Amino acid sequence: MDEVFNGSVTVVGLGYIGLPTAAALAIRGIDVTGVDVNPATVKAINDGRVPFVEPDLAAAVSGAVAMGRLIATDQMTPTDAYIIAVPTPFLDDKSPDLSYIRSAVESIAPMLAGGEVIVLESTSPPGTTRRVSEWLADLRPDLRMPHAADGPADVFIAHCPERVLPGRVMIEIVTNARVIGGVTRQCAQRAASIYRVFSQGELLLSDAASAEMAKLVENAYRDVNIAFANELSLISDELKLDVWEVIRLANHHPRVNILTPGPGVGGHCIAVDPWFIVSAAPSASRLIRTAREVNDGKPAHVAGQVVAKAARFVSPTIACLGLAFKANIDDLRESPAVEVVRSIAMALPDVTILAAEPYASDLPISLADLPNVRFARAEDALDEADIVALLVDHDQFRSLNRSLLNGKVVYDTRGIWR
Ligand code: SAJ
Repeated sequence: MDEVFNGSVTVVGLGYIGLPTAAALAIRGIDVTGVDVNPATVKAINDGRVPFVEPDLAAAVSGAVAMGRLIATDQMTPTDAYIIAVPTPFLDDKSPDLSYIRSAVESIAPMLAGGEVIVLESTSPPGTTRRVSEWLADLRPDLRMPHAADGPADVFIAHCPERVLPGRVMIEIVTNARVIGGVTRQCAQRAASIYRVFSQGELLLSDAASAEMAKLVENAYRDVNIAFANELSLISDELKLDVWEVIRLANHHPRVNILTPGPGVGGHCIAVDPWFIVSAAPSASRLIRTAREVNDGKPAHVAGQVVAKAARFVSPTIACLGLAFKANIDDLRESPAVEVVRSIAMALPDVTILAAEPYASDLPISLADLPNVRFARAEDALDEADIVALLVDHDQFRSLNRSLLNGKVVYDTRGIWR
């Protein structure tokens, strides 16, 4: 019989991954302490609220808090297990910044009494879980840390990368298969017992470095496929072809599945994780690097196309629809749409740009300094605009009355109005 964990858990980092994981454990009867450095996040959660938009998460968090199973705090507490879900951004040279993981480990170390399970969920370059074990060995020489050659250990360390899709987190956290890579086999087994509390997906036990790499590979695979689609859109622009029609036809082949071109790849995962592979093996990862460059170049291309269309007008107004990094979410960080708006506004300082985003109530800070960009409702922006650039495929934009586009120059980067 596979063991199911029934101790207490601390989740370090209450963001897009940590909070759903904390809630998923807590509503199934586990006592969970959520630790976060942001006092506003801690307060919101203890009030039963969620500080960002994610379907069904609010109900889970308020239920868990009301049941007394989930408590948020800025102080580390001793528990039977720790799940680290802090960010791993990259530095200016695109190498991974492990400082958040390091400080989580430093705050967990004094709590350990022996017997605890520590799971790293943060996306990490190969070797990070082993480094966690080495850091802990330095910080707690009185405890035996696990080593690849299975031997007795006082603490169990594993990597279980998150794989949920923003917008579908509460479904996928339950249904997705999980890769659980232990520093030793026993570490993987102990970590798996925690995920058995809420996961209905297959639990794939492996070693830590393979689990780390598998996660990076998943996102690099998607990035390369999107880059292929984005490159096809550049080629189609040059050849005066409709890229959507080309891809639609090609995808009818039983073994072809090209993803969708757009204004670029945003978010904190697909646009970041492939760089960890490039950084680990630079000369061997030419395709992965090029895919990143193709996708990173797309916002400038889109902005250039809009600027070229504006040259036909004396004093045009441009509506930019969507600022989020993808459809139907409120996350504007690392968004190619924001980059497009910024580039157009800077190239055309005398032109008014109306930016519409149904999931926001104002411009993000990254656009607020531009005097020629104004926040607007989509319908108002369309009413005033000469040129319409569709940047995000939000459902609200799909269902807009198409007659609002009559007489406008339309640039649909997501192909939803074809
Ligand atoms: N995008 C396109 N064309 C597409 C698909 C996406 O341009 O056909 C763009 C989106 O608009 C967005 C970006 O790519 O700007 C990323 O969006 P996404 O929906 O592909 O992925 P994320 O970043 O929201 O979530 C990904 C997922 N990874 C995979 O599907 C392999 C998710 O399962 C991971 O858990 C997540 O990264 C993560 O946290 O790593």
